[in-house]
Amino acid sequence: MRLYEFAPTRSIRVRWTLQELGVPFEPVTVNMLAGEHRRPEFLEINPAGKLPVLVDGDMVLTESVAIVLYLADKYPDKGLVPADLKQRAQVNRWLCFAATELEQPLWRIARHTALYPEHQRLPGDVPLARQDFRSMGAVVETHMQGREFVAGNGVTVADLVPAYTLDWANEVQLLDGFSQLLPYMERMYARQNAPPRIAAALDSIKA
Ligand SMILES: N[C@@H](CCC(=O)N[C@@H](CS)C(=O)NCC(=O)O)C(=O)O
Repeated sequence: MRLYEFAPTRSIRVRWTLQELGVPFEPVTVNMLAGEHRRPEFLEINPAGKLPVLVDGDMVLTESVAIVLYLADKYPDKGLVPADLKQRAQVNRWLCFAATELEQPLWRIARHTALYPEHQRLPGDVPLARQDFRSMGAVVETHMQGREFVAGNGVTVADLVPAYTLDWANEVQLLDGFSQLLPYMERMYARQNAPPRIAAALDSIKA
């Protein structure tokens, strides 16, 4: 399996899943700072020009959440997705929650502070996005009271995706005051097979 990745991006979710599964893979760095994700050879792999991408044999798969689910399903014995239908539904619920309610405000902040050309940024959306994140973060905060993992009694992909997303939130000081979320995220990144956190990944591309 080949993983097209760039250290400080959503590709962390996929690297983390592969590492938890203990599956060997070939990492391929696509240097986004050098615009490699917009080159024709990469656009042939992912016409959206985005990372991560997993290639498994003749299958090319994009979308970080779809990739982590595919990997967890491919190795069911590792338990990163539960077999039970109702437990599985809870895992799916939190994956969707992370990718929509938590991630989208963070994406809006990133776009309107750094990614869009300056003249297209809407500074007024940033406080709204911060407010949106905080109210949805409060839902996870309440959910995590008395829990070690997001869904069930063991680690699942419903931890790996939100933990990365919470680290992203932490990078923009959005976890301040949440008593559950920061320790939970740090616990997850203390796992033996965890990938580097976003700050370390950012440092690695500056080095
Ligand atoms: N929904 C996609 C989002 C992928 C995405 O936006 N990746 C960013 C890096 S974190 C990217 O490649 N951005 C390049 C661009 O938007 O031009 C996923 O979860 O895989």
